[in-house]
Amino acid sequence: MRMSCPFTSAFRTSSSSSLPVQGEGDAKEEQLKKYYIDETNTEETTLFGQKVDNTQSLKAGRRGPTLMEDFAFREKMMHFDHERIPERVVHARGVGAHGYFETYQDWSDLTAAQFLRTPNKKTPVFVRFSTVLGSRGSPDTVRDVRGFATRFYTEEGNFDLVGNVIAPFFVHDAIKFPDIIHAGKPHPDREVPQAGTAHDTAYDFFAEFPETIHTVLWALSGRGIPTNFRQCEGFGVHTYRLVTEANKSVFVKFIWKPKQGLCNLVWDEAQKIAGKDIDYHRKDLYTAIERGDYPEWEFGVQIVQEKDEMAFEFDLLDPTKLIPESIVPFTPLGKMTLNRNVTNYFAETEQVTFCVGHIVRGIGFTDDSLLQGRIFSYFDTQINRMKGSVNYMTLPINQPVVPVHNNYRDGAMQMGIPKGEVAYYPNALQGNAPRIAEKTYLDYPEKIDNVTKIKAQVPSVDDHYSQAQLFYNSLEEAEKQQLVDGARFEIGKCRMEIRERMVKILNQVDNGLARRVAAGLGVSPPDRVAENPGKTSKGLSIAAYPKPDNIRTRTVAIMTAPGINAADAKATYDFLKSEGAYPEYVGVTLGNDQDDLDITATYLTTSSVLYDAVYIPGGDSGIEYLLTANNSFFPAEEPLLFVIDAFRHAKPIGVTNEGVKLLEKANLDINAPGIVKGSAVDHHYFEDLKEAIRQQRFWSRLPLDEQV
Ligand code: HDE
Repeated sequence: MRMSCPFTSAFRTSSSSSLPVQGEGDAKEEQLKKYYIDETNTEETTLFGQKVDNTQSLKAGRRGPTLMEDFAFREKMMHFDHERIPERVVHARGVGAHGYFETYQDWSDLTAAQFLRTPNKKTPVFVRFSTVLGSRGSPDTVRDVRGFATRFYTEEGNFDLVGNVIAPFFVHDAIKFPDIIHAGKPHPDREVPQAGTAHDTAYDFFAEFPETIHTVLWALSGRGIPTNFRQCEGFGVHTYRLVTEANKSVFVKFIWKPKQGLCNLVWDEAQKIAGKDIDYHRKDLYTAIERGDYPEWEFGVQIVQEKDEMAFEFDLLDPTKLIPESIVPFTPLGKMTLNRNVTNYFAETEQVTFCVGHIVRGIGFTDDSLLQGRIFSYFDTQINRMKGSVNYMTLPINQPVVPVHNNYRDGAMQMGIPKGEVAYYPNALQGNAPRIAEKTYLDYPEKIDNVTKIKAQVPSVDDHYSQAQLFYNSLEEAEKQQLVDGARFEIGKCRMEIRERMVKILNQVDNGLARRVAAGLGVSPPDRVAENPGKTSKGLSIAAYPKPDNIRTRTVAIMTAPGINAADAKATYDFLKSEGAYPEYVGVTLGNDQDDLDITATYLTTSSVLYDAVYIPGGDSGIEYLLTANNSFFPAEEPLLFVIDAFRHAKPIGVTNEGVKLLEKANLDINAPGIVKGSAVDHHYFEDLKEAIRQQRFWSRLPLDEQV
């Protein structure tokens, strides 16, 4: 049943009586509910309300052609043929969720933004995570930057913080954005490769444009292949302003810090997941929210006083640089919780139209030219996606939770019916309504004097390497190795001339890094040409990020087969479940026939790359079965590959009694870190297993270059 259209009452008229309570955590949900469509127990009609039988088209005789007068057929096909809107030119693949933001305290000394001024006030939010380069159907786990776009539905209108999971950005001038995106997207002649930068044009551009190297290193590290979206940091990237009621301003960088910890995939694992389950990240977010394990992020800022604008070695307004946390610490302002999945993907996640120009009183822009370019660009892109309609902000997901009044008129798909003869200001006929508001957006009165129009950049932007060094130096050894591996893979897909040019750029960052990468590319090791002074900062290493104190949401595969020790399997399953983890029995066939275990995945339908950890119970004949399995239910040696992958992807592996044989047969080091061995599934064993799962990955298990 279609609900009555609330536009006229809730959106465009002067009455705000039917709006949800503003500034409440569920205000947006209440607003959206008015648009839900429930078709249970309804009879089918056309769009114009005629009841129809949709099972047959109207034909000239049983074997005859469909008649043109079949209005129901015509209308159904018309609608189907137009179901698609253009996908986003970047960030096409995404997943969204609703939630709320709660400010820790009154931040009036920093900002006039109301949603940051009432302690514990809940402001509804909608977040869309995305990859950048891939098209809408591309795999989730490709190596890429990821978008982290948040809309706050505040009592002063929408604030869209359209950020990324990587702190710096590739280029500092918006005019270069189409170039870098074209370089990363599939080649225009053959439209390959999809969803990634491991190809000639991407690295041709990076090598030509060394200001990209800082961000390239982030993308080559674990930051480019996060384990899931719940374990990603978010960055506003640009320097913004906060502005108080008294028009005092500070510079800020916005950051999201996940309470779930940070973690990344191993590249081999990421590639396998891209085949085994291309929806891995979107399913992860959906499942956690559906099970009530709501992901949380602290939202905060790094604050720089106006007087310190020029106090850094880098330019504060240069988005290819970050502010090291060792210099300016993170100040948490509040917490965001995502607690509701979308009801309809298209209506919400696809139709949400983020815009960098959606800003609220108390938050201000800076002269960062990339930011300025973005404020301009996002309007255009939405009009294109919304097929030319300038009324896209009236879509349910886009409406603010406050009334909207203006003299705009018409446009495709105008949903409201504005009354009266006046559509201009000033007017006497309508008493000057909508009248000029009193508490409007605070344009910070920044002084811009004596400037000359010029096509040039500030010299400080020319330092492309200091922060690339800072990032590389701040990684732990295993993370550096993953970065080197990533570079060998990506640049290794390029032709020789590009490989050589990229090694030269890497050599400007660090000679050791360049030599290591070169060794895998058939490029001669370069001589040292630049010093790396060895500076580091906290806040850059994923491995050093604080871990949560629990194992909630960690997925654990419990390997079973006929003859396995079912009692141990069950006890471990129950323990993990009681700790909030998501254990799953993996077996030979689905169902409950094997020892009454509820087997929901098989060695054919799943794979260890889809879990955070693996547990192998004992049981002689069961292990023997897994070792010698040669049947039509799953590929031969799949159980061995299961543990080999878990091992080389640095995952915790629990194993009791005869289960060890599986590891031995696979030639894996049973004394390696993260292998939790035991002879009984008792309290001590479970505590050890829990601790290993909490650690999530044992990076020291991965070989380093020196060991190879
Ligand atoms: Fe975007 N970007 N971008 N971008 N961006 C888009 O807008 C653009 C940039 C980011 O989940 C587009 O709605 C320009 C930086 C996210 O719906 C488009 C420039 C950052 C999303 C666009 C940038 C981002 C987008 C495509 C350089 C991190 C997905 C579809 C000046 C701070 C939002 C759309 C969502 C989307 C333009 C650079 C993040 C074309 C011109 C820097 C998370 O308007």
